[in-house]
Amino acid sequence: MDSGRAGGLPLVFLAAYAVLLTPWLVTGAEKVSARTDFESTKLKSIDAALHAISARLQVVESQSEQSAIRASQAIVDLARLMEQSLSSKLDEQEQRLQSSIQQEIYQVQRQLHKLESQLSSYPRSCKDILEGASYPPPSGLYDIIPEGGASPTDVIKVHCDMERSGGGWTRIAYINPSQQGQCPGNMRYQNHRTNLCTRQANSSGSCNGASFQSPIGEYSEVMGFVTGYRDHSTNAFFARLPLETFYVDGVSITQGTPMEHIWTYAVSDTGATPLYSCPCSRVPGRQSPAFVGSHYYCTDYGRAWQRWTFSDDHHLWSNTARSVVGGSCTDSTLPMPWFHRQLTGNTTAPVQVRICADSGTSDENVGIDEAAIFVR
Ligand SMILES: [Ca+2]
Repeated sequence: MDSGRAGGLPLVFLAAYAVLLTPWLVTGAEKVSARTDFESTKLKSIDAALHAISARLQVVESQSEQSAIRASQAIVDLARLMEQSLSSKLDEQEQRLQSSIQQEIYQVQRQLHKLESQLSSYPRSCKDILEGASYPPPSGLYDIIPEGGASPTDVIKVHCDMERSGGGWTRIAYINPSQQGQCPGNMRYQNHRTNLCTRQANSSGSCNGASFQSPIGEYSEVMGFVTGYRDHSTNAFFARLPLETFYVDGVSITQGTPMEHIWTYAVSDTGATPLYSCPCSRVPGRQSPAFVGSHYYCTDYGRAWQRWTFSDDHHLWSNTARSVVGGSCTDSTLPMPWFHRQLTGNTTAPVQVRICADSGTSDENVGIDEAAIFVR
């Protein structure tokens, strides 16, 4: 279009000039018509030439206009072609982009599927590991994804007992003050010949303990053990108090709120004092509360001359204790100190381990030197 304009303007100028000049020249010719024929003829020939130029200019200008129109049309066509070409290129790019996005989505979906597959096959408990094993796995540390875990980065290590009561037990609590140098919850860490977790100093009856959350979510069975020592004049189930309070001189294991009793470890006096002994002692003490029933161990202390200290030669609830154990009063299916309970239903509630006594710590106290709680 630029070339059309460049050529078009001089042509228009020349045509205008010719149109303006011609009448003046014609008028001039008439004025001098009286002059010689020669002059007249010459003027006529000039006039004709000018007419011819004017006509030619008109033709050229017309052609130029047509050229300009054609050029203009060509430019329009070119623009359209360019537009189409650009549009086509954009379409191609868009298609490539869409294809690339689809590939990305496919890859992400594959990763997600892989992750879901890994997660669904990843053990959630020691029971999963036991059931998924092609040979009996040994007890020890295993990786599981705990309840609420959403990715393999949530993996935790848990101790599994693969032997007792069918195996597949996930440990949720381990108390070992000698090894750990501390005690869980609000138990008191006490170094008294051996390291113990005990009640905090108190002038009256009390319980101190800790709650342990299950990492496997729902469970319906609890297994474990407690061993320890006693101090001063413990007297087993003498107190006759509700489950939520210090109903025993010993260790209470419960779950949930309101508490469901799981197992009790009681310790008596010498085993020869009525009311102060274990329910099945030679001289029977008070019977266990109804909420405890036969789900307990009770150890008679036995030797009066050791009654005023935490004694490290009289290990409570361990199978080596010299004193009388619950005897026929217990329903344990495992050898002491281990217990095993089937709960009334499934639960996700924490298991509570409490050290209790119904008198002040200057009168009586109980210490745990080791304990473990498993769920399944
Ligand atoms: Ca007591």
